[in-house]
Amino acid sequence: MKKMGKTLLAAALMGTLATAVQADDKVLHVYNWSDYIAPDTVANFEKQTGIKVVYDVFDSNETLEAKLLAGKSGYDVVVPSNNFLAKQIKAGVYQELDRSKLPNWKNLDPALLKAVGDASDPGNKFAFPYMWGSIGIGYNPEKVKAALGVDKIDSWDAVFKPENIAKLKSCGVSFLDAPTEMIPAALHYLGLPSDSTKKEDLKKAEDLFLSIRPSITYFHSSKYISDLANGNICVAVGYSGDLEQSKARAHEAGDKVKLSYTIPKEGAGTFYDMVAIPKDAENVEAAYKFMDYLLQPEVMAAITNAVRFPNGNKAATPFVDKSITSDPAIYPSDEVKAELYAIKAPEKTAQREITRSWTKIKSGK
Ligand code: N2P
Repeated sequence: MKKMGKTLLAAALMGTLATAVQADDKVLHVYNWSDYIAPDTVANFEKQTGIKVVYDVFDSNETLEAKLLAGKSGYDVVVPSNNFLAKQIKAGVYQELDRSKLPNWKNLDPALLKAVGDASDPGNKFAFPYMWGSIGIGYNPEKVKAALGVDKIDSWDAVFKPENIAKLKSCGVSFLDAPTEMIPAALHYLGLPSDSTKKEDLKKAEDLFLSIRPSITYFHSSKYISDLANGNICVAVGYSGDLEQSKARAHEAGDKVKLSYTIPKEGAGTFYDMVAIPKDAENVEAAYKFMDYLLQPEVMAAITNAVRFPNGNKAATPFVDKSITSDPAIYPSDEVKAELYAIKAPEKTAQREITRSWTKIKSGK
């Protein structure tokens, strides 16, 4: 009897252990940008697969990169921008994708795949494009008119000319807290190569930011969405879809605040955010399931409809709201596209220099 009890106890313990292992196996850790998924994307996946998703968010490549380079991030699926992806592939951060586990890969736009592949991941071995967009200016035309006396903003002069931004200061101006995107924007505005890493060029970009620093309300890469919609700030340099979300929120809240998004005429930087699996991911099978789920046209279209960034899934386009596909601020015309530039990620030394400069800019000294 005693023996039997022991056996039963052992069996019971093993059973518990098996359940625990299985439960762990059923948890997927995803790390994505904030405001970058539809409200029911994750819940629908959990319902369909029984896999529980722990979904965390970040709002800058620098934050994601710090976790990835430290190792053991704990994430199974991550979404770096393609310029950072390129560096991280070289650093050995990701595992090669097994396309046989991604039957919906066929829905991706071949032209976009080739372009991002050539730029950062030859042969698209490690990642596929999720969403892309531009970095432009969102603003409140009524407040801008009152402060600056113009009907619309169509040039970077509005924020990079000290005399202009000084006038906008009264209603609030934010910039992205993203040195590797904001320094290229300043370089481009100055007529210098946006990816220049020459010391004297970087110094010019730093001087430009220091000259407008007293008029910048804050640096943040996601807070501006609600601040612009609530009327707490009047101008934000930010991500296209985020600024479009802000505009939509203000509209849904009864149009007390009306907003616009512009890709300034001098051009703007673009980013392509990519879905990848870290080398040390613990739940690779679930990662593939989630990735293939994201590659379904209806799933991807629902995300674009919610977050207002164009996606990399060609088969999804018919399911995207016409009001979105026909909005040139979201899907730019070929003419505007010609003015867009790809943001390159600087190599280590230049990145250190840019980070140092950014700290100086933010502190205003
Ligand atoms: C989503 C911002 C993603 C665009 N909120 C920047 N890669």
